[in-house]
Amino acid sequence: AFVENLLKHPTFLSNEYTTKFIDETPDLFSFKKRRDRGTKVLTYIADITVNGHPETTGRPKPPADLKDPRPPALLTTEPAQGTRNLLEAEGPKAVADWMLAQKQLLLTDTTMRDGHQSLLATRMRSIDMIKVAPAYAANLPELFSVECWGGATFDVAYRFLQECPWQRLRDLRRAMPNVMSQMLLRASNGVGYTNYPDNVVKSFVAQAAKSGVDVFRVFDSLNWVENMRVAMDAVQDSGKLCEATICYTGDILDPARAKYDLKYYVNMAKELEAAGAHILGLKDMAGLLKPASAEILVKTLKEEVGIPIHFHTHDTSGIAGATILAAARAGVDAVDAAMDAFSGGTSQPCLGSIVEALRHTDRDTQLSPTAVRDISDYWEQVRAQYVAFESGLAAPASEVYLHEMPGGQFTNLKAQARSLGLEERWHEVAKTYADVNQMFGDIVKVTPSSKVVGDMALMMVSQGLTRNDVENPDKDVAFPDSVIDMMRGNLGQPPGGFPAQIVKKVLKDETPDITRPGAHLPPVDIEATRADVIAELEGLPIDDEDLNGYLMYPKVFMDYMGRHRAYGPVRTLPTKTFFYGMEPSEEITAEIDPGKTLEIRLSAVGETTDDGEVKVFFELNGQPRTIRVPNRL
Ligand code: BTN
Ligand code: 3PY
Ligand code: ZN
Repeated sequence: AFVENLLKHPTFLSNEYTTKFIDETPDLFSFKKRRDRGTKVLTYIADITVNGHPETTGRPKPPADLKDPRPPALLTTEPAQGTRNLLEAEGPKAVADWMLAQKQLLLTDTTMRDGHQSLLATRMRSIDMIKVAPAYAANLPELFSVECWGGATFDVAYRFLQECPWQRLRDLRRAMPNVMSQMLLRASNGVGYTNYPDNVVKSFVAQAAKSGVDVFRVFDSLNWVENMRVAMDAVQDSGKLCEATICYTGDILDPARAKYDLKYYVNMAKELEAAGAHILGLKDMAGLLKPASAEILVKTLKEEVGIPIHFHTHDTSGIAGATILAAARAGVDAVDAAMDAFSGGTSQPCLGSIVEALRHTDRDTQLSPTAVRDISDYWEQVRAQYVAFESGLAAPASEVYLHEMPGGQFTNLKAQARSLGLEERWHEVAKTYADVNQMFGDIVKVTPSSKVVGDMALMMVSQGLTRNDVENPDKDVAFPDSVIDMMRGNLGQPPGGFPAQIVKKVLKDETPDITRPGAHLPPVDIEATRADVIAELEGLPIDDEDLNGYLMYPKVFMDYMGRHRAYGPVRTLPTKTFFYGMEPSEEITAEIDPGKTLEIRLSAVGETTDDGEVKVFFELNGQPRTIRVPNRL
């Protein structure tokens, strides 16, 4: 019953299972008088210094002498023209035509989105990205795009990093004006875990385009093209690039997986092209596309559609580099890779090695290997700060062909298994995940459908249930809410629908709605919502970015705003300070506004008083300041 309740608990369902901090520290919100931003930031540092950060406590720690990461020198002060200049001057169709005309393999760097999502549970902070963005603009202007937004980064920014995802986007856009920025959009699921009303999806896309997204990779978690149109149309209306995407699963060469055969993918590609896609995305979220299949699939798609093809994969099996080279040989236009230090394993294959492998061939990427290495050296220093979030696959694993888990889910599900005491039974979880997939009719597994399969697998392993038990009509099974939601049709429909037997078992006498959820979800009154949020925040102004954040994640956004009131602009703190606080006599700086810098020195940490408080002594811009925080240890 415990596990069942946990699985149904809303915080668990939204991947919030590691937040304890704020829920257990209501005292942080009870400030009566208004406090300046310096005091707020000092309060945060004092609290973390005394009590630790709940997300890093008990996890591996970076070395004490770890330095702040230093970005590479800029090779020019006048960044060369890049893809963004072309988009701005001539529009999305011109960019797509330009892609087709290029001989070189075009590269997207995923480090700032999928790279850390797949290796570090999405925990990379904006400051570590923004510091290196000018080096991208100056030293790597030949990149096709930088994937830096969307997917899980949106809610993790608010939820765990105490920062505004929109500000990240604006800051990166400003620092990299010549290279296109790219986001991952879950079509009608926005950047969330369930379908939203059509007007919420449209509003979100329009705002993302305005705040700085140039390329929208749009996918549906069940490959239901019908459910991608609202998001695709919104992207086209925004004047940005619509990369409509096929999610790849199964194996086109395996006769036993005939549901997802070559014809299936060709048909879907043609539907997406007809729906107005500028680019065809081929998203292999689990890394299942093998080199031989890639060669056939890419070659066939190039023959069957007229738009450029952009391939994305994960290196979980260790063979993704070979798949990229096979796709390149077959004529793929662009591929994704992660900077060396953020590549491999559940992340993308290694960008520098792809550049080297194709040098002096007809697909030579034209990127400078030295520029790549210098930027990767920076990322290596960044990664060292986040050891607490490494959840690592120590070696490549062909097991991925069995479970088919997306790279972005793998580490997360492993952490969930650990929190349920199932870590030693991981391989059983993986096997059960595969069983659940078959039971659900062999579906595409990618956020959010992958999360539903994961929830079900964890529930089965923890309760000792087999597929036979679940399918037995005489056995009562309590399904996770996410499974009920999906069987009701709230994520849309997979090819051929869900198997009648499992729908009946999950929904009992309830009839699923197999129409498009957006067709019956009532539109949200967006301006009335803004007025409500402003009222709830006692008059605080709520701009369009905030409002779109709220529309995706009402509770996550409001909690973020509550913490922001208490802690101020903590996004400006160095990562080590954010996660570990400060040592006595350590000094840091935090630029809270352009040109307005806080110089912070921790002088000493006092004893805990009888009322359970600790005085922490600072100097703020040379002035002594004392902050009292509760000792919660
Ligand atoms: C080839 O073209 O070299 C072989 C392609 C084999 C494709 C197999 S056949 C069964 C299944 N159906 C497909 O569309 N793909 C696979
Ligand atoms: C996401 O939706 O966050 C993904 O990375 C899917 O692959
Ligand atoms: Zn991915």
